[in-house]
Parts: sequence; structure tokens; C-alpha cells
Amino acid sequence: MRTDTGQVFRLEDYRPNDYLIPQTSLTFRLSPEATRVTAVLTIERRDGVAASAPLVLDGDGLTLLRVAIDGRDLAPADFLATPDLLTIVKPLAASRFQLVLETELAPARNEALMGLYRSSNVYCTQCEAEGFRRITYFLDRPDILSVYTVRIEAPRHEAPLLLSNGNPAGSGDLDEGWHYAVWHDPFPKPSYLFALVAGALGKLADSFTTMSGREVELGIYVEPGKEKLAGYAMDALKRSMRWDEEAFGREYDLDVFNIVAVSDFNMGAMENKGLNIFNDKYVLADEETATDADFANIEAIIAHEYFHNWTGNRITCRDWFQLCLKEGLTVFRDHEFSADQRSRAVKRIAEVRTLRAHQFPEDQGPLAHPVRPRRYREINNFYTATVYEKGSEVVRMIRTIVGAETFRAGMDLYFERHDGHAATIEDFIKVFEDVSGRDLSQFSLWYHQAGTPNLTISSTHSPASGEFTLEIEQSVPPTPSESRKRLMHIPLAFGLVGVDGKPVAYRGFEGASVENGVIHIRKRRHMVRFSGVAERPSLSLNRGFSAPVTLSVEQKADDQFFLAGHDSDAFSRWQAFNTLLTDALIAAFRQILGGEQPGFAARLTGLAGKIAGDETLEPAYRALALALPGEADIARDLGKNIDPDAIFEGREALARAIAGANREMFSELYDRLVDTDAFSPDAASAGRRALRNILLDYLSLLPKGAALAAWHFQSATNMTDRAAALTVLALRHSGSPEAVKALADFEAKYARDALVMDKWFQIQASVPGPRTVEAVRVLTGHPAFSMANPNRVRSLIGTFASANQTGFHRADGEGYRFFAETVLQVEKRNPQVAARLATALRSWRSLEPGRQAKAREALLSIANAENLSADLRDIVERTLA
Ligand code: 0A1
Ligand code: ZN
Repeated sequence: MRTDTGQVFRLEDYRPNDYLIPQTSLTFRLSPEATRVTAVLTIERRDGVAASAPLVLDGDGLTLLRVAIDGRDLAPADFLATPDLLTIVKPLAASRFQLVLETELAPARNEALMGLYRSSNVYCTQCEAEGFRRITYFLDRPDILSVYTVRIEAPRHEAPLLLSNGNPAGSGDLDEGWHYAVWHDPFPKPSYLFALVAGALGKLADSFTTMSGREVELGIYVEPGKEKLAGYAMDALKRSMRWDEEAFGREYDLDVFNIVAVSDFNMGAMENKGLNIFNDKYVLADEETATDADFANIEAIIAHEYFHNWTGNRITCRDWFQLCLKEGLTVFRDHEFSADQRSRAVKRIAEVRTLRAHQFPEDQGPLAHPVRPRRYREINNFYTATVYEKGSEVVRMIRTIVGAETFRAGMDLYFERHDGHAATIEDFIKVFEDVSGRDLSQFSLWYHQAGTPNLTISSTHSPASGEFTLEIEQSVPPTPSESRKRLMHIPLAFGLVGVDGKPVAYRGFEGASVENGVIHIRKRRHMVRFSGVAERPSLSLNRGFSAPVTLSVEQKADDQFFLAGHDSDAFSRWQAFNTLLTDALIAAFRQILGGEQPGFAARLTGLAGKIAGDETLEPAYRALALALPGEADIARDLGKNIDPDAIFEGREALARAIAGANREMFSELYDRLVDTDAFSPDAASAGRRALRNILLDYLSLLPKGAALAAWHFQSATNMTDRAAALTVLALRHSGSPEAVKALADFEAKYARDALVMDKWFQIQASVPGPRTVEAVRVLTGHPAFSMANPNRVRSLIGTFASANQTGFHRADGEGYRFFAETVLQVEKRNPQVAARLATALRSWRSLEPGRQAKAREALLSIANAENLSADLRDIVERTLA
């Protein structure tokens, strides 16, 4: 485990290295306890660098067996080797030479899952961000691009399959039942994109003909016997390849494209050149084992990793501060792909919900950082919602500002200018300035300044003069180490909606630039005056969520009700109803704290029924509208003095009120939505299931609700319906005979399917109330659970800490104590996973004082533990700062 050195890396310190590594040749002789790695590196001193400049290579916990230059072993005095650094002291007369390094690794003992490790007897690698240095000493930084040739040797019976990046370049037999394979990747790449896989795996094979007519062999490798479960992933891959050609003109560039699914993986997946490695959760699916949400995630992640081939691999990042250059852009691309494959409106709403649930709290808490950070202690902790999701929103805003066509021209220029290079955010912004002729310098603050901007907006209408005036004021709250903020360029899409629901025409405007339905806010205050507006319109703001901001708008409930029924922008229509629900939930919270019973307006519960039954709307959209804001969403909107129990109570009361007011209609619709067709994972079918399942959730609150849910569970013919019913039983009817039986049946049926058991853990970790912490503690001893597997840990511990407000934030602090203990246990094996878990307490300061003190104690108990990893120390100290 890499313990903390306290070193801080700063963007302004970036310097190119004195040396380059144009060619890398690696030989692996695989063995679980003693793998030999021979690296032959062609090293070049850059022009103008003195011959005396030392060559300093990164390592991480390495054992060095041999070091030679141009065929001659170095004498001990010629180099300095520690497990984490290799410095060649010997003066290097030649400006180009060959460095040979031999290291020995124990992949079977690598529980951090970085570098070369074993997952269910399969050798695999994870090198982003700095895992390559756990394999050999190297200039392990993304601006060192090298052409790799890789030779893998292993016993044939243990590892019949030997894969690496690029194209196959030879294979054959060796003595004593060993064999080898050689791979060559012609595209220069940084070390973080290196990958190797060796083992016994099953293959699903297919092929794809690119736009220029080249045939690419596709392979998805999975645990033997599970090949069929990769069918949906393969289909998603082919659709992704076609879409990237059509939407961005990007063609695949190697002869083969391979994906390998492994069971032990720190993240979702990894875009290694030509050899993507996936968490098996995002590959394996069929109707019996995967939910519609799983199918949608598989489609999105397969696409995301594939799209990295151009945005990340062909054009990579100069340094890790530029992470959003590949991640924000690639998320934007996968969002657009899913929007094209499914329903654009539904996809956009789901994206915004995710952004608000994950990125907004990050931006509003102690871990806030700019989309392009300026400093870090541990880069692994910057694979965040800000870099990914807000990074994607920033790209979306660029498209809004320059227009779709110019955006595409900018992307073409980006590929043309930077292909084969390691680029920066400045390079990216520049292409759009060049193609559009616009100055994006103020806009670029979105990359450099942390925090969620707020817009305060009020409107007045004068019937006499026919003027409709918007008063808009922007502010960006202070964030850690950025107390003063500069004014941002915020593209705010809007609509003036007339009483007939149609757009209200205006003659002219002044006070800001308004183009194509977008107000460009650049100053602190704008008075935007529209003339020729006879009647007061309803104001639809931030249409399509054009900017990732919060709004404080003085708007009458009447207007919100009107927009919730009539806004022509589907996102804003959803938003209007969601705002009404949020306002009602906040009022309920206050009533409960004041000792009152919460009450809800009949027109609100009635509108829920209207939306549910509106056949002009897609079922998936209706399902999203009916999903009440989550407890964490309400907490975020409240901002301080959070009492999760009162939030929970208010939310339950609203759900009951909606169910009570619409019981007949919901029940009829629920019956009508039964699907008798064969299962299909397509978006329309999934939407119908989503609507039916949310109706079940409401109906389960009415008399005989548990029996209905139990029937739904038993009659389910797919995992989406089965898991939805189990969730309703476990969460709404916890401890009931129906819930107990369903949980037991589910366990008996899927005991041997780890990914399905994750759902079982997840559901039980979500049960609201004070008893869950004990249940979760007991479940850590379940035979299907393992502290060493990231998926198991995230399902049980991660869900409990991040998605169970009343359970985790138990008033006596027991949830926090259990959490601190568990984070430290996980950390011993896997610091990265522990650090991510620990972010569950990032919003501790918004809790009411009693819980706040207990959360702080738990954080301190982690901070005070001995030998903390760099990963965990970084998170905990920033959280407490
Ligand atoms: N680049 C990957 C994410 C990723 C990052 C770090 C990892 O190491 C543990 C693994 C994956 C992506 O964006 O999909
Ligand atoms: Zn990515």
C-alpha cells in the first residue's frame, strides 16, 4: 500500500520530461507469485537537454532484478533503485539507448487491483492512472507516448488465452506445456492504456465492417459458460461503432477490438487501446439476471469506453490535470449516443437527476474542485462527478453557444490538429474559438472555477407598455481555496409560454444577448427587457438544462402548475412538476419539525394522477415524473440542519397522499400495463415496466399493499419486475412475512450468481430505519459477501452509506461508527475503493448539530488511524478541513 507522502502536485509545475520512450517492448513470464517482466525501453534524450540530466523512472512497490543499458548490466554505483523510484546515475553519453529492466511481481497478492493482478484465476491489468509503475519502472505519465510490442508467456492449460493491446503479431509453443503470444500496437500510447489479459475465458465473437470497408474482428471474453450473457454488450458495441462514424466521422483503427469482463474491478471499465477491460457487471446481462437499468448502463459504458478510442486514446491528456479533456468529452459523447438510441427527453432528465444527486453535493461541499483541478495529492480521487458529469455539461454548453454544426466542425478540427498527441483543455477550447470566431475566455471559467453558480431571477410585466422584464443576477458560492469568484458566461435557454401553451412572440429585446432561445448571461446583473409582449407569459427557464446552475426564481405556484402541464420543452415540463414536489416536501419537513401533520394540496396529488394517465406522454417519462425527489435531493435543497428522519417522514406522507388520491386510476393503469409479449430490453418496453413498477410502489402503500407486491414478485418473468417488487417489500414492508419470504426465495434462487446477489445486498442495505446498520453488519458475514471484491463492498457498504439516509445517519451515530470501521478494513486491501466509500460523509456539515458531531468523530477516527493510504488520507483530510 502506498502510504501518504504529503506531496502535492500542481498544474503550474508541469514540465515535459527530459527523456522520451518512443518504443517499449515487454515480455511477461506469468506466474501467480513470481511473474517476470522484462522491459526493453528505447530511450531518447530530448533535443537541447544536457547529457548529465538524470533519467528518473517511476515505480510503485517494485522488486528490481536487473538493469542494463545497451546490452551491459549496470554496476551498483550506476543506479539508485528503491521500490518507488529508479534513478540512472551513470552519465549517459548517447542520446538514444536501450534500457533493459527486469522486475518480479506477485499478481496473486495484488489486492489493490492496480497494475497486474488476478481476478478469478485470470491475469489482468489496470494501469490508469498510475498502475503501470507497479509493473515496471517507467516514465509513467500520459505525455510519454510509446509504441508497444508485448510478448506473453504462460502455461497453455492455465492460460490458453493471451491478450494485449493492438493487433496479434505471432504465437506458438514453448517447452513444458508453455506457449506465447505477441501483440503489436502501432499507435503510440501512454502507459496508462497498456493492458494484458491471460487465462481461460469463453469468447463471444462477431465482426464489424467500418465505413471505409475494413473488417474488424470483435471479441467479448467472459467466464466460460457465460458467453450468451454478452450478447447485449456485443450489440451495444456494434451500435456504438456505427454511431461514432455517423455522428462524429470516427472510424475504428485496428484489426481487432476485444473486451474482457472480470469480476474484481475498481471502477466501471477501462478503455485500454483495443483491449477494454470491464467490470463484469457492465457486460453480463439477460432478462433473468439484469434489470432495465443494468441494460441501459451496459449500453452506455460499452459506448463510453469505445468512444475513448478517439477521445482519450488517439488524442490523450498532457497530464492528469487535463483528465476532463477525455472524460467530460467522452461522457458527453456517450450521453448523446444513448439519447439517440433511446428517448432524448427521458435521457436528459435522467442525466440531470444524476448530476444533481452526485455532482451538486460534491460542488457544494468540502471536496469541491474545478472541472480541471489545479492541484491534487492523489489523482485516483479525481475520477469524480465534477470531472465526468460537469465536464460533460461544459462540453454541452459549448455546443449550445456555437451551435450544433459549428460544434461538429470544431470536433473535426480537434481530431485533425491533435491526433497522436497529448493535449490540454486550452487546445480543446481553441478549436471552438477558431471555428466559431467567438471569444470563449470568459466561458472557460467553467473549467477553472469550482462551485455551482446560482441565478436569482424575477420578472415583471407591464400590460401598458407591453414590456416583459427579467432581472437576472448571478453568483458563485465560495469553495475550498477559492473564496472569490469571477463572473461566468452562462447560456440560459428559456421560453415565454402563453396561456395556450404556445410560445409568446416578442418584438425586440435589450439588456443581454439573446440568440436562438438562449440568454447569454455574462455580467453580475442583467435586466433583459422584451418588448411587444401583450399578456404576461409563464416563464420557462433553463430549458433542456442548458447550464448546470441552481435557480432561485420567484414564481407563482400557478405558473408552475401551468408549465407542468403545458411546457413544450419536455425537460422543463418535468422540472416544473419536480419543483412543485420539492416545494411540497420542504414544507412537509418544516411542518414535521414544528410538530404538525404534513398536508398536501389536492391539485398536486391530482396532477400526479393526470401525468400518470397522460397517454400523450411516454411511459418512461411518466415514471420519471412520478419518482419523488429522493431524500438526499431534499436534504441538498434544504442545505443545512438536516434531520433525515423528518425528511423521510415527509416524503412517505406525500407518497401516501398521492397513492390515496389516485388509487383507482393507478390500479387500473397498473393492470393495463402487464406485459404479455416476449421480453425486450428496448427503451419503450423498459419504460412500460418502469411505469408499472412505480405504480406498484404507490399501490403498495394502500391496504393489501404487501400482498400485491408479493404477487408481483412471484409472477415476475424478468429481473426488472422481480427486483422492483423485492425493493417494495423490503423497504415499504420491512419485516413483514411477505418481505421475509421474498428475500429468502431470492437468496435461494440466486445464491450462486454474485452479480444478482449484489442486488440482494443492495436492497437490504437500503431498508430505512435504525435497524439496518445491524442487518448490514450481519450481512458482511454472508458467504456471498467479500471485503476483497469491490462490487460486493459497493453493494452492501456503499449503498448503506450513500443511499440510506435514515439508516446511515442513525441519530446515535452507530451508522457512522460501523462505516469508519469498515472503511479502514477495506483500506487494508484496497485503498482506492476505501477512499471512494469515505466520500459518503462529504456533506456532514449540513447535518443537524447532534449528527454532525458524531459524523466528525467517525471521520477523525479514520484520520487518526496509523499508516493511512494516500488515497484515504486525502479524502478524509479534505472532508474535515
Ligand atoms: N478511464 C476509465 C475510468 C477508470 C479510471 C481509473 C481506473 O482505475 C482503477 C479504472 C477505470 C473510464 O472513464 O471509463
Ligand atoms: Zn472514461
